[in-house]
Amino acid sequence: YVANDLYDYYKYHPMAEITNWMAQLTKDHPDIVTVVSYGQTYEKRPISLLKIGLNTGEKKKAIWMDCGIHAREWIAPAFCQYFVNQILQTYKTDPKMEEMMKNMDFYVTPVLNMDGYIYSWQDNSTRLWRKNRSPGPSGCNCSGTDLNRNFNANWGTVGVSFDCCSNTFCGSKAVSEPEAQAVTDFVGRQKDEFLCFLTIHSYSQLILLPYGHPNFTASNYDELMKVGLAAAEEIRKVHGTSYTVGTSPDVLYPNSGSSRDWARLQGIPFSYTFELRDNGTFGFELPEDQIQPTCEEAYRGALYIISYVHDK
Ligand code: ING
Ligand code: ZN
Repeated sequence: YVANDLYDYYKYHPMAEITNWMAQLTKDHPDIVTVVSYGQTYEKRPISLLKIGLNTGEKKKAIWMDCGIHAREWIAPAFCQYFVNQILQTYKTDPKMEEMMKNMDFYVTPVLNMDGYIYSWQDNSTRLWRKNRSPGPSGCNCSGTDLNRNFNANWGTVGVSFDCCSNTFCGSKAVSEPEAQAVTDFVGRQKDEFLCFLTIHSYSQLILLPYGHPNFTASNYDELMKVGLAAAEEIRKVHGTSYTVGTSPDVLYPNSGSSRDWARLQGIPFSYTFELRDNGTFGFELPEDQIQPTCEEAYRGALYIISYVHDK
């Protein structure tokens, strides 16, 4: 009897249910799943990830995935949960997944911006909250910093706002926010282990690669593009959904201070932002009946990248 067999991966879950789900996973899979708390949100909630892997006694490589850095993008935490369930369901029968679980640890943060996520569940008026929940600088009546503009990667240069009421407010300085600091510390401490860094958002159906700043090009841009395009092709095969691949300045507009750019600057070679469904029909309020197809297709794309970096 596995209690999490009863968990509905095709619904959106409030934070308390996701936290319970994480705890239950460690009970269902005590040998391969642990919960690691690696920081605190502004409102003092522990930021937790699931560390998933087979214990071999050898030094292992690692995969990073975070979801829910933006509060309103509810499909992202749903994807992290689906992803975790899939790898746990398949490794016993799929030799490739078993091999990857032996050679790598998967570090998955289902909800990075927990305060914001909880706030987005409060009522209809807060559903589209994006930022974290830290108060603005003194004299400002708005709260919240855009965590994906707060990382130490050309911080505060392009595609940000210094107006604390803006949705892209980049904070008072690089890594001013505890949620960005937590990722910076945890990943930075073991950056040589990470083969790839995947950060999951919605919406727009994109696979974005570094850098968001138009003046900089990743040294492995060609390979990032090649792998990203192949991942998009894997996604298309599942339900015919098309994803666009490129840097944010090439695909939409430039931005600075993203976690993806920061990870690449740390030397993690494969760093991507996924922007899941849809293309704007429902936007952040993606209906629950699209959770399953969105996760099925994005899983194939993520798995392509993960297999590539594993095999390389
Ligand atoms: N998009 C990301 C953001 O941080 C992004 C990534 C940046 C996309 C710039 C396009 C251009 O804004 C969302 N949806 O959060
Ligand atoms: Zn986002």
